[in-house]
Amino acid sequence: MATSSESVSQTYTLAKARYADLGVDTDAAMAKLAGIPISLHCWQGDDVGGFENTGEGLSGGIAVTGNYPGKARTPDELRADLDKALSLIPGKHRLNLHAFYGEFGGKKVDRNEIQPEHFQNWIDWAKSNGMGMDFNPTCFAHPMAADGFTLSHPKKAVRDFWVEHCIASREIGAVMGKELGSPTVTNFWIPDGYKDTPVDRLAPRQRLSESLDRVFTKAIDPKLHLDAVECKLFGIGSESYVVGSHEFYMGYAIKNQKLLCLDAGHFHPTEGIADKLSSVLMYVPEVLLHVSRGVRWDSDHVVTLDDALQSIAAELVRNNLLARTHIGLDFFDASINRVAAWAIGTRNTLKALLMALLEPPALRDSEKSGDYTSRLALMEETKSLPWGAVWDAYCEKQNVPVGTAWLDEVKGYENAVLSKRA
Ligand code: RNT
Ligand code: ZN
Repeated sequence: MATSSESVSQTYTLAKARYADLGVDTDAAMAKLAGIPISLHCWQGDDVGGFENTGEGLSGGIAVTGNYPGKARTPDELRADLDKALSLIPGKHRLNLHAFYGEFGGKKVDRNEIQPEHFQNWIDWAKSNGMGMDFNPTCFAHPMAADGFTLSHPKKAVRDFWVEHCIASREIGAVMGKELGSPTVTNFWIPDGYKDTPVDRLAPRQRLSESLDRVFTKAIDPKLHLDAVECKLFGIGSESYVVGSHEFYMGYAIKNQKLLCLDAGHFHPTEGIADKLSSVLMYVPEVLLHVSRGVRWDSDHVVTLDDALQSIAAELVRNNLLARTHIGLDFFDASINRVAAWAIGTRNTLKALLMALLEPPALRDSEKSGDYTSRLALMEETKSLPWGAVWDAYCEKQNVPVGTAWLDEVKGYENAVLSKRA
């Protein structure tokens, strides 16, 4: 159902006045929101499949469930689906690509042989959309990762292979950054870990540290490229021990001044990442977020507008951390329309940021004056302020569907395009 433009602007006028009474400038909040890019993860569109066509299934302790029809089978289909999703999301965003989405022209190009040319179509697509790109080496779904170890593998030959892949990925990231005029964040995540209790927890970490040092040997201009490292508590098949734990990577990132990637699903189920931001950003230069939603485990559910998401956005805005935070998404759901999944998760992330940008200054004032009763009362009242009216006005201003009109677009695309895919 389309919302009429008139009702959007009337509701916005009232909301603007309501917020103005509380000392909040809604136009300024919308302008700020327009300057925050979200990095859309390509892998939501094809269930983390990639385009190597090796028949190798997903591995590395991550899993996609569901078989909703219409997944992208080719790079062109994936780009078309991304175009559709982007047309439903207000603002200018980025593309986050994994290395196994390269275009290899039917040739077998192993992971340690990838070159910028294999990503040229993606770069051209991003350029024509005015988007920046982020990148990831793919250290899973490959025979050399079959036993669950990559950069920390006990065999040097296996470590060497993955070191080469990661070095190649950085070079590709730097080319992307250069061509698109915005630094590419290349995120290093590896699955390495043990299903059962290890005896030696130290040696794999020593090997990982040494491999990372090799990967990062060459200095790359931060105007072109930034390195991020992603920690994890457990995965499927690495329940008892993950080499790249939070402590490991926090230490590594601080020591080497790398970006720390915090994935919302990579901690204890009751642990959120919001509270970590103000701590880690005291010691690492910047962070990368993998905005995700774990349900009982690191299940990578589509991001909803829940407390965890609102807390992350609030931390970034309240502490002025946006300039040092790269916001990326990381979820994969094959049980619903995949374009809708992108739209829902990205729109929610933006909604949470908008809510944070609209926070009345009285909240902070009450805390400063030690009036914690008012702090709690105001925090709760703030939740029902008319931020939704500002969101609708923002969508209209950005020329994307208002309200649930985006869903009609997705249904139309499903009928016309997705349902035709075998
Ligand atoms: C896995 C990590 C990692 C992946 C992507 C596909 O647990 O979250 O970021 O989801 O690289
Ligand atoms: Zn992640």
